Amino acid sequence: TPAARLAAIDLGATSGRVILGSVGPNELELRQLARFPNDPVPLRDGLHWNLLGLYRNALDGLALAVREEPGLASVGIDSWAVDYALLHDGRMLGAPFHYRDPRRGAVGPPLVHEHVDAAELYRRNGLQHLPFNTMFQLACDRADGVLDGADTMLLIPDLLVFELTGAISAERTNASTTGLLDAATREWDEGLADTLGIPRRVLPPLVDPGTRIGMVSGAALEVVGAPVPVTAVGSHDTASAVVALPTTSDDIAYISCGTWGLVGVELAHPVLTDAARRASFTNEGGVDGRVRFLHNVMGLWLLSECVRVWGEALPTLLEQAAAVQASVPVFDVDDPRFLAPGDMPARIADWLREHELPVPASRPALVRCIVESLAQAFASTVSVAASLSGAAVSAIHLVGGGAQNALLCQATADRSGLPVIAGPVEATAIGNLLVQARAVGAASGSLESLRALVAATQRPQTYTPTTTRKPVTHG
Ligand code: ADP
Ligand code: LRH
Repeated sequence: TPAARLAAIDLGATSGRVILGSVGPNELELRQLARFPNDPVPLRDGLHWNLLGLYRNALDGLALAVREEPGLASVGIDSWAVDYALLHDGRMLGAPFHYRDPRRGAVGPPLVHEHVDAAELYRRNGLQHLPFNTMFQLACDRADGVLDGADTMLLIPDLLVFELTGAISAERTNASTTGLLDAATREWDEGLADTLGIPRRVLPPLVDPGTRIGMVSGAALEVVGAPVPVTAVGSHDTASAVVALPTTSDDIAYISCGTWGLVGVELAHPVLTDAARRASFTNEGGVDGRVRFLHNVMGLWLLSECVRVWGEALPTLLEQAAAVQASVPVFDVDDPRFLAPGDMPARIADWLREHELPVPASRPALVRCIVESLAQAFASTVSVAASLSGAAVSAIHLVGGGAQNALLCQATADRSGLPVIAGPVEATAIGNLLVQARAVGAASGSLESLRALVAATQRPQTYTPTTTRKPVTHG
């Protein structure tokens, strides 16, 4: 089987990238063709994504890929979850809202809970309560009177697929983050949609990763330059990241560590117990019907918001933080006050004061405090994932941009008592490429064989625990 040339469009909440991949039975090579920031846009009605700018950058990146590889076999798109556009007759009804918009986060959940309580929701959709899950946002749209005019709701990757090909679809892994997918059947829960006054017509036909959706056509073709086939991938970025864990063992936990830290294990069946709900664990849909049983930890967002407010460079701050000798306090990174954009250093200081803990006196000490607090949350979440699911965990795979943060990887190893295997940094794009490669016949087999290819071709770095702490309980 010859290697296939494929393109991955991967839109993270911090940055987007277009990556050209070459994938064959013993080959997995990546080349970044474009990278662009993803900065939210505050409008009078709330916080939005710069969706048109992201799409333009994605188109240009794809055009570059075609220029480099005229025989490009396929392109796949993934992005952050939950957010969407409403459309009427193929026209977008306004710029998509950003999941960090505070007004919608406050208004949506009570509107839904008027009809369905949290326990019943969990039994049906198996999702961690996050105030921005799609169903809550749709409840806001309904209250604002803008749902009536819509005939379709498209999640961000599905929206880009639509603009590229004209096809209307809902890729299943990302659809699992809406709150409207039945956790057991993985079909739309139309009864729940009815209860919430969400018209069934806005829920597009579901497609599985690996499905050929269409070809680049229309206005997009003018820019891209060739009718490239578009393949559905694990379009939820976290689903694609989990495809690309460089391992074939199943006694591991993962941390997809970028803007968020998604911490959990892969399972064959959802865990819909009340204990899992109270521990804020989610059962999201993975590629090949796997379940991503995980918890959203606030993630590197905490650090990037500080860096933004300070106007300093992250690598320098991390170096200084590594040299901090004084002990630093640990705070609850998952406190909802940290969700919206704003003055993160001040908010963390407030949290510490309220809990009668010392506020770090310097920027490096605060960075250290954030890193240690994230590592603590990662370690305890791994432990809870193991005990709620019964999964054995003997190592942690940390993938995504955070794999470049040696201080964080080491602190996570130290606080969990488990080895942390860090990398690949671009796991999400790799997972995106691998699912396409399988669809075009350049790779084959189960997720395990795709992961074996990652293990054979990528070079993760292992961090061994240096302090003796109680290890995570097994099974
Ligand atoms: P997303 O996919 O959510 O946009 P990424 O996986 O790209 O996020 O991760 C972005 C994060 O990676 C940044 O917020 C930053 O904390 C971290 N990061 C990026 N470059 C470096 C670096 N050179 N050293 C340490 N951390 C880094
Ligand atoms: C990470 C992510 C995460 C979701 C959040 C909205 O980018 O997709 O899995 O919970 O964004």
